Amino acid sequence: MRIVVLAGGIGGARFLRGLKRAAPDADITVIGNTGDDIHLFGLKVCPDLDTVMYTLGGGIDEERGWGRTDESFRLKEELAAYGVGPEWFGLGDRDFATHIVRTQMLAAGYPLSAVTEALCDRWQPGVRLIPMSDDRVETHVAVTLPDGDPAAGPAAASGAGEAPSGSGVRKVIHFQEYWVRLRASVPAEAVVPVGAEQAKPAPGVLEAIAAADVILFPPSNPVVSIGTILAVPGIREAIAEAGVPVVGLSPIVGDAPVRGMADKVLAAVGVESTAWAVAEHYGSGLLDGWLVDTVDAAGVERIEEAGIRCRAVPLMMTDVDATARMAREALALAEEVR
Ligand code: GDP
Ligand code: FO1
Ligand code: CA
Repeated sequence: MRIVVLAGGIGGARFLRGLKRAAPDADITVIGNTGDDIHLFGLKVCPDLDTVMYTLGGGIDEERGWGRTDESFRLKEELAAYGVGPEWFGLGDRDFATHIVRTQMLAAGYPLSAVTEALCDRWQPGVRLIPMSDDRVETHVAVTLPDGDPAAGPAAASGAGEAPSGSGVRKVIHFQEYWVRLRASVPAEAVVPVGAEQAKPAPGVLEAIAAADVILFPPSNPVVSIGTILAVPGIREAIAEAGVPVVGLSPIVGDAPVRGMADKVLAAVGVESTAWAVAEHYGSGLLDGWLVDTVDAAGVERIEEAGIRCRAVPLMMTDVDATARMAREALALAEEVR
């Protein structure tokens, strides 16, 4: 069986671990989100690709869910001693090696998809991991920074284009700054995958979708992970035209994200943080089946009325066995709607 999975970071990676256990003989292609990518210290960092690669390859820090196990941060401390930041982004010493290799290969002319393949030669994730695009796409977030925020600039600035001081400063910032530095503490007024419109799917992406027997949306962030992948022209269309079951699992359980601040970016696209609102956001044009957690069983009928087959099953990825059960439920639902 050929399975295609659209994945962000932690939610995608942990689901994939369960899927591999549930379907050990399946040929799994992962289309990874690169909208979180950021250039830091001259290096290209791809958090979601690395989270999938490290998680499936046994190199992840399990507790944090990102970065390397047994990590130290001495290089970051040295950079900080020179006043070189950002200090708010924790690049570890072991993780740095990945970004150095990636950046060197990109500078030598290899596309990101080839670089990712080379990095995966070491990690052997047991899936084919392809970035959604070789072209640069970076998610940005429009916010109003409170006065006094270090990035808001001098207090008296009420010049052209800026709101008067006292009501904050409107700015567009990189997604990582919104997520990691600000911890999504101010509303996201808009979320823009900069570059997506001009981006082309990476080699192999459309081919994998067209050859798939089933397409899965893991419980990844619907806006800044799966939404960004779908924003690359051609990918959404290819999924809709593949003519195979498309089944998703809700990242929202009991009207809140299980982890992280997905509610903040859902609000930016006018979607409530409920399992059924996320299903309706994808829509019956894209999704054939949707799994919600048992605590959200009351919404099943509403989702089915929207034309999406829905089941309520436990959706907490507490361990690999529980996650494998979720993956089996998703594959069973795919057979039901086939
Ligand atoms: P990120 O890129 O690291 O933010 O990871 P993803 O986009 O792949 O997934 C993030 C989403 O995973 C969050 O919105 C969480 O609500 C969701 N998530 C994390 N753990 C679980 C879990 O155990 N069950 C479910 N249903 N969702 C989860
Ligand atoms: N997330 C954090 O909350 N704080 C960090 O300092 C941080 C560093 C980091 C370094 C490498 C990497 O691959 C991921 C890292 N993340 C960090 C996670 C990550 O950037 C975000 O959680 C995701 O991009 C959101 O999906
Ligand atoms: Ca992400």
